[in-house]
Amino acid sequence: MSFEEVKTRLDIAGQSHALRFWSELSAEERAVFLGELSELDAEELKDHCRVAAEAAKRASGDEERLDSRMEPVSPEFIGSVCKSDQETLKQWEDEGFLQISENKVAVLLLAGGQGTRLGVPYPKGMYNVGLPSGKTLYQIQAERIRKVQQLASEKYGSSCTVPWYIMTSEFTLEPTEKFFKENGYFDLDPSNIVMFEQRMIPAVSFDGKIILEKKNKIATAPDGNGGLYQALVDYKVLEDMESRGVQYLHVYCVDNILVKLADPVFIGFCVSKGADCGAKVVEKAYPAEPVGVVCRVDGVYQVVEYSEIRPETAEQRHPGGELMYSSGNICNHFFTRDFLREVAQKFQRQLKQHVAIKKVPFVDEEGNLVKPTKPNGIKMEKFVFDVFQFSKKFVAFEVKREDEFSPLKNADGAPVDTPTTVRRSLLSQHYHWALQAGAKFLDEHENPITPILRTSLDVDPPAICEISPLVSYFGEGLVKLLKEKNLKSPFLLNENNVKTLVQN
Ligand code: UD2
Repeated sequence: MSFEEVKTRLDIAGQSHALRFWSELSAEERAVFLGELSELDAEELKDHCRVAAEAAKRASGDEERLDSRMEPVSPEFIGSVCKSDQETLKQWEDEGFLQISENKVAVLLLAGGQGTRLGVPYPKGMYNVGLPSGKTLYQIQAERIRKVQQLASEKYGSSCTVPWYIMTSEFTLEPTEKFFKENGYFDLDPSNIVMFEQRMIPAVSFDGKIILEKKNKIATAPDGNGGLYQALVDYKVLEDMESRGVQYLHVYCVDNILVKLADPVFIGFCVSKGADCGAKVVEKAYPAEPVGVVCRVDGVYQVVEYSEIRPETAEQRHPGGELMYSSGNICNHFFTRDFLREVAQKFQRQLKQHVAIKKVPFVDEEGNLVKPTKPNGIKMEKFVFDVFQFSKKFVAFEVKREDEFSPLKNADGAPVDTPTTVRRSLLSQHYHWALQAGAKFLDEHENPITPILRTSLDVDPPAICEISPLVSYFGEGLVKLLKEKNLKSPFLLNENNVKTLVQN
């Protein structure tokens, strides 16, 4: 597209200021900028800037609030690991494994976020949380996929595949691809790993103007994890699922170290209930915890995000003292392919745009880069759970926090959700699996360590034990390996020392 054409588009959109440094740019810089600007549609850009500025104004007022229209979900509505008997859980698990064994289940990782709070310059999945094994979040996830495939294959006697779809963004695609390649795709078949990219959208100033982050680059940000639905269309992901015979998708976020990928119990629960859409929840730990809540708004099930609920609503309690809005969303969702197709075809353009007011670095009139000290820009985001309202049969499933939810959000030093807390959650879980399997722990002088059942998540377990997902997906199969074994802390159980344990 020529300079004149781009200029006309920007004029129509009311954004001609974007070209104010044009005369200072080199030929190469001009070419890059022209390429970027050519992708913008004049009318869409005009609308986007107007909508963003209006939404930011409304968000600073009160009329957008959902609080007055919210009501809690009744406890009977929510399926629950704790409230179900062993037989029922087993039936759901069997159902889930059956679907997996028939190649009908895939997982989809949302990995397009910038991980700003953690503050590392690379994708969060590449983070090494300091486990004895040194594994990164991506490696742990890959190994859980391998193990769940193996368990389903063994149970139903047919080899199977759980394809791994990974949504990335401009920030994360390249490093993620490179990382997977360098790590030999963690011994998964690369043809079963499908990476695709969500869209980026311009950040906008409070007066509705796109922001320049360089003289030849506009500031953009990923369009939120709800950008998934547009990306499914852009990259024909549903067609790919169809060609593989995948009917059910487990969508999850990158930073939960305890995530059960393709969780057979959750899949089985959703399939048994005939759900087209489902969400895993945990009981909220405290009113201001940064998780959305599953509730009803105007009678329709949905998630209200933590950033959009008033503190006084989040703090409401039942007479018994429990939080009224206690079903915390952990960004673990179930969708049928048919439901996703319907969303992609009919609803994805209707998805709500949420407003995030951020500090966006920009170039000033003189062309100097400024890092603002207070918020100056609007980023618009869609949320992955905003499609729940279109579901014909939505279900929620409560799981135990200590078993399934420990997200990495912040750098060490913060009180919660840090490398230290996620490492502790995983090691605590594995220590208990080992104890339950009948293991005993010894310290470095070979003295017994007094076992402590279910330590508080605020303290480290008394012995260090890490179990590779390739050995156990969720604590199964450990009795034959660990019963009455004396294990010296720190103890790492992996596919290499399994044989030795069996022999001893
Ligand atoms: C998310 C949930 C919140 C709760 C919490 C639990 C949403 C909108 N909110 O909040 O309710 O469940 O997680 O940990 O889901 N991502 C993208 N593209 C984007 C933005 C984010 O792929 O444009 C991914 C990101 O890489 C991550 C996931 O979405 O895997 C969640 O993003 P986040 O960590 O920013 O979300 P958070 O903690 O605000």
